[in-house]
Amino acid sequence: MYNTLLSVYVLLIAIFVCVYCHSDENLYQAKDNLPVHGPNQVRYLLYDVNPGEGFNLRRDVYMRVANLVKFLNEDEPWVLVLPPWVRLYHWRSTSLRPQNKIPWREFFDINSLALHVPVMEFEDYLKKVDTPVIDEVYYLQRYKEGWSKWEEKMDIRECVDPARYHQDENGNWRGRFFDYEEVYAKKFECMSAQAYLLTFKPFLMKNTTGQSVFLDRAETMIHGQYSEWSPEWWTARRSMVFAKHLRDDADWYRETYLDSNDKKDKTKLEVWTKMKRAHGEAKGGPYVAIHLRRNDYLHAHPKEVPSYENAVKQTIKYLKKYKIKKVYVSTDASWDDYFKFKKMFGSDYEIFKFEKQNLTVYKDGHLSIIDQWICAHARVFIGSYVSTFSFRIQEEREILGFDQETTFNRFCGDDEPKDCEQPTKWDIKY
Ligand SMILES: Nc1nc2c(ncn2[C@@H]2O[C@H](COP(=O)(O)OP(=O)(O)O)[C@@H](O)[C@H]2O)c(=O)[nH]1
Ligand SMILES: [Mg+2]
Repeated sequence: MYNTLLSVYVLLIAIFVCVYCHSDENLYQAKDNLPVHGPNQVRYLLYDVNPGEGFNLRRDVYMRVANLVKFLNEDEPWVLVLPPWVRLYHWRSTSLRPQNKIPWREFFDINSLALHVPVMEFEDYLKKVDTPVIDEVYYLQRYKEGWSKWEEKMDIRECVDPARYHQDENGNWRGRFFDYEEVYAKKFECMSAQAYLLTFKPFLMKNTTGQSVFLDRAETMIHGQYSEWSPEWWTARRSMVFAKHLRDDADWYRETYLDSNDKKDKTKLEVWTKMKRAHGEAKGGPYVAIHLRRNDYLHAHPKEVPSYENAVKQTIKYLKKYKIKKVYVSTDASWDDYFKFKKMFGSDYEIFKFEKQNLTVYKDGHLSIIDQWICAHARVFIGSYVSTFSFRIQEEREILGFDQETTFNRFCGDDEPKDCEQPTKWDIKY
C-alpha cells in the first residue's frame, strides 16, 4: 500500500516537473474542435500528396486544403482530417522509432491549427467511424491531352497514370492510405483538374454525397487568389505553429549555445490570432543562421548551389556586416561534410549545429523543425535558392517581425554574380 502511494506520488512529481520544465506557458489549450452543427451532419475531408514531395511543400498543400475547409465551413460543417506522415524521400535516418504513421501533433500544435479550421488526427477519424472506411476517393490528375490555354476545369476521367488504387474481391478500393492496410474506400474515381482551391467547394458540396471524401494528389489544387499575397494564405500559415515540445527543445539550444532567448531577442510568441508585429520589432539572437541545402538539390539546381568555400565567404560577409561571431548551420549535408565546412571558418568564428541529444527521441521531421525554429530566431538568415525549407523559415521570420533585410537573403552559386537575385520579399498580410 505504502509502495503504491509512494510510486503514485513520485509519478505526480515527475508529471509536474515535466509540465513545468519549460518556463513559457502553453499557448494553446485543447478545445472541442468540431463545428457546432452537431456531429451527425459533419463531413470529413481527407487528403494526401504525391509521395515524392518533401516536408515543406506538404506544408503549403496543407494551407490550400485548410483554406478549402474554411470556405466549406461557411456553408456546411466539414472537418479536415490530418494525413499522418509517412517516411518521406528525405527521411532516411534509421532511428529506433519508425518514421511512419506519425500524427500531426508530433510536429505541429493541433490546437493552434484548430483556431483556423476544425481538424482531427487520422487515428481519431478511425475511432469516430468504427469501420476503417472512406466513402469517396478522387485521384486528382492532369488532362491526358494537355492544354493549350489555361482555364479552370475539372472532369471525372479515366486514370491517366497507372492506377494506385485497385478493387479487392469485395468491390472495395484499396490504396496506400498512409500505410494503414485496413483502410479502404467505397468509391474511387480519377479526376482531371486544373482548378483553384475555391472551385473544389461547389464540387464537394454538389457532386459528392459521402460523409467522408478523400482528395489524393491534393497538390494539384492551386491557391489561385488565395496565395502568398492574400491575408487568407497568411492566416492559414500563421496557424501552423510548431509543436511546443520542439519549440522548447530549440529554445533550450538557443539559450544554451547561442545566447539567445525571446526576451533579449524580442521574439516572444503570442497566440497567433492576437499577434501582429511590425517589421523590425524582432531583434533576433546574436548569430547568423544559414540554410545550406545539399543532396538532391545539388542536381536540381547546380548553378545556384555554392561550393562550401564560397558559402563560407558569403557567410563571413554577413558576420562582418552585422558584427557577429556565431553561425548556426542548418543543413542536410552529412556530418563529415559539416565538420569540413565548419573548419573552413577558421578560429575567428564559432560554428554550431543542433545535435541529437538522444538518438531515439528525434526523427528527421523533428530535426527539420528544430533547425527551422533556430534559423527563424537568428539576427540574420541566409537561405538556399528556391528551397521550400528556406521559404518556411522566411515566413516564420515575417510572423515574428524581423526587418526584411535580415530575412530574404540567399546564397549565390559560384558562377552567379556576387549580387545574384535575392528571394522575393513576401509581406505578411493580416
Ligand atoms: N534537419 C534538416 N533537414 C533538412 C535541411 N534541409 C533539408 N532537409 C531535409 O530535406 C528535406 C527537404 O525537402 P523539402 O522540405 O521539400 O525542402 P526543399 O526540397 O529544400 O524545397 C526536409 O524536409 C528535411 O527532411 C536542414 O537544413 N536541416
Ligand atoms: Mg523538396
